[in-house]
Amino acid sequence: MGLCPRAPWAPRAAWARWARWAPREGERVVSEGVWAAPGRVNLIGEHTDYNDGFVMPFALPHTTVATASRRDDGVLRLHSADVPGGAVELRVDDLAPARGPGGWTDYPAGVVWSLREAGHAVGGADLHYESTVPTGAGLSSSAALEVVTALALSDLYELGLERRWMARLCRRAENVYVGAPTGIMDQTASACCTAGHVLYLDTRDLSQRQIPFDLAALGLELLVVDTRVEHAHSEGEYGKRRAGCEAGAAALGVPALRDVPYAALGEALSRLDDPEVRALVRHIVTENHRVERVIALLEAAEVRAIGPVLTEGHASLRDDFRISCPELDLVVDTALSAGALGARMTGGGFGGSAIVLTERSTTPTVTKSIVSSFASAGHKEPRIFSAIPSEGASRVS
Ligand code: GAF
Repeated sequence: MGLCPRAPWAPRAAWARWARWAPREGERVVSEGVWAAPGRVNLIGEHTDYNDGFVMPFALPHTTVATASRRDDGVLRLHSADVPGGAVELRVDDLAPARGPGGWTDYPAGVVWSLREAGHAVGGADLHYESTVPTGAGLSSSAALEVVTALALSDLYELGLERRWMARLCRRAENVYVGAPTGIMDQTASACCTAGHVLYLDTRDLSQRQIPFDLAALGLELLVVDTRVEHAHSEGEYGKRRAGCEAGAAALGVPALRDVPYAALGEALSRLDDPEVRALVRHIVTENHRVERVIALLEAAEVRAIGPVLTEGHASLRDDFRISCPELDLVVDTALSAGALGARMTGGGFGGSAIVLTERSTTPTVTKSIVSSFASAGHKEPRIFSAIPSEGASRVS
């Protein structure tokens, strides 16, 4: 949910700042390895993951890197090159939800708590992090931090955690230890994505398919536009949307909104009195349908035709789910006027990033138009980069 402090934008080597985290005098630190886990963008399927629905994220080349070693004294020592203030030491036996110091260390500490609570024999560790995943940008810096921690501990303690199980434990850390009521998309994307593919995930049974997504070969490009509006108040608003969806499912007598078929949407809406709940239900049901349409188009090699579906998704998030903001709307409107094939906000909303599907030949015009529209509106300059579907979490050395 982008709660970690902002990481620098430019990639840096994992070891570049290792020396800053010098062991105390006389202390022996054996580095046992280096692991990396990526952030993600979501192509389509927004806020569907806590409604048992469908999502289609892919991993970014931006990663959080952990250099880690085991400790046999039950101490968890956490340090980030990106956060001032030095290392934080916690005892693994003392970890408990709502008892953490708050801030970024709750994410890795929550993962240790979650692993142990699930019965995995994890003890102390030294973990040093640095990240190129932009934070507060809706690109899953928190999930990258959780997943890299779980993977490092799985290897260090020879747990052999299966990736989907790892994602579930990381989600539990975020939901219960950190207290953010998210779905499972971000952790699964960071743990399970593969290079050159978008991940189709059914969040009910966690079945997955890797769908080839090679835009460059088609002369296309997917731009990520970080508006640099950090998701202010997103946690409370996210929880409200989730509660509204659950109220809708209860009123319709289904376990989750995933169970409302698209063909039955009109009839379902006519049974709901609350206009706000009606709008939330409409977004979730149409969004699941949009995911299915995008899958069908990708499978039919009609990649350009997904553009309008992405744009429809944005309208639904803006008007029905009400989680967009003027900056995100400006990206979408400007990109479309400049000739992009489609555009939408991505991630939790209330700020963060948008994605823009465009012909490569149109990228310079689209980019220039977005930058100048932001300048004219008096917004901060957005950060724009081309998103290449990349590897999920892995051991680096
Ligand atoms: C955030 C959450 F963490 C995800 O689980 C998902 O709900 C997303 O918002 C919206 O699709 O990233």
